[in-house]
Amino acid sequence: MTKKKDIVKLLLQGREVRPCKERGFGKAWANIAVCKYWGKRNEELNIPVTSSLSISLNGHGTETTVTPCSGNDEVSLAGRPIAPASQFGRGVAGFLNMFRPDANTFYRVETTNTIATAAGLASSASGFAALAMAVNDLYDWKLSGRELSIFARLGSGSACRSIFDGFVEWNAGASADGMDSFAEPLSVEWPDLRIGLVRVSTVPKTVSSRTAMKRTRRTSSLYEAWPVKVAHDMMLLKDAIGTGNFELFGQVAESNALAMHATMIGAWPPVLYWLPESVAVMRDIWRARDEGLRVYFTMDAGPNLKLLFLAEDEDAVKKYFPGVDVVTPFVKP
Ligand code: 2P0
Repeated sequence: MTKKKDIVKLLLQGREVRPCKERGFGKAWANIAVCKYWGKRNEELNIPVTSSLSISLNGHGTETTVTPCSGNDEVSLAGRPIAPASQFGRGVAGFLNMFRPDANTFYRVETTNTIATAAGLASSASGFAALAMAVNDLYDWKLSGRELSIFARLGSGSACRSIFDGFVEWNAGASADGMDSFAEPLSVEWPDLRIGLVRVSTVPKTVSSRTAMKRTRRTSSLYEAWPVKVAHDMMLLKDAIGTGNFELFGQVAESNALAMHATMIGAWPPVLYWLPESVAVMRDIWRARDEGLRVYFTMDAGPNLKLLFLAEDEDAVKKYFPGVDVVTPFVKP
């Protein structure tokens, strides 16, 4: 079976793993998918079953520095040390192991989230994208965007999309080694697009998305409909983005998120990320829409909702959803 290390060797094509500078720096934005990544055809390499499409959140993400050090890896988040045995600590160590030149090379990884609000956007996507960029900077590898996207994908699938700004398409690819499974930016902007974060719970999830997508793929009879739905939704979304058709964009994004959740509700044991409050917000959105407001939602592997709307409706959206945090994905905050 092809290992992550083998892919890194392919990506580096003889480049050296020797620091050229004291430290490397990387910065990447969180992203929200409007057509979701749910299910892998290769779990080791994070190669997805389907393509996906996301929006990077300009200004909201992660900044990371990587410095070689001695003795042990040292990982910190916002200045606080992270335990090596924690999920975050193990994830970072696993990423470093892909290229660590020998057993005596260690790294200090200092990570800060630049997400302005406590809106629950901190994710592995911007984290692994920033880490991949920082390592590329430290070693002066000068990897292309495509190569960086594959490198980040090995840390976490959705991280491959956070390498780029704006609308980003992650092509599933067909090759066994995933060298054709990378993200690319779409050359379209939508400056009036707004994303509203509605946080219903801050409690950490009990099932990771990694576990949930694996279980869904293996046990949910509804999963076989998912790739068909994604192929159709990708086409509609690109059409909606290209023509600025917001209703079509919102409808397809909302339907795609609900279909993803349906596949996991159909898994065994079932995975249900929704809380009663999540459903209450969905009903509020549907009511607001019935009353003429152009607002849609998407949801990821958690109970919180992300509203999709246009700048002209921002005041109205804030009236319906007073606690909403508004992000401008195409305009730096
Ligand atoms: C997405 N999610 O497209 C989907 C929608 C969650 C729901 O990508 O196992 O952390 O590291 O490849 O990228 C979350 O999964 O999973 C995710 P791994 P990842 O944004």
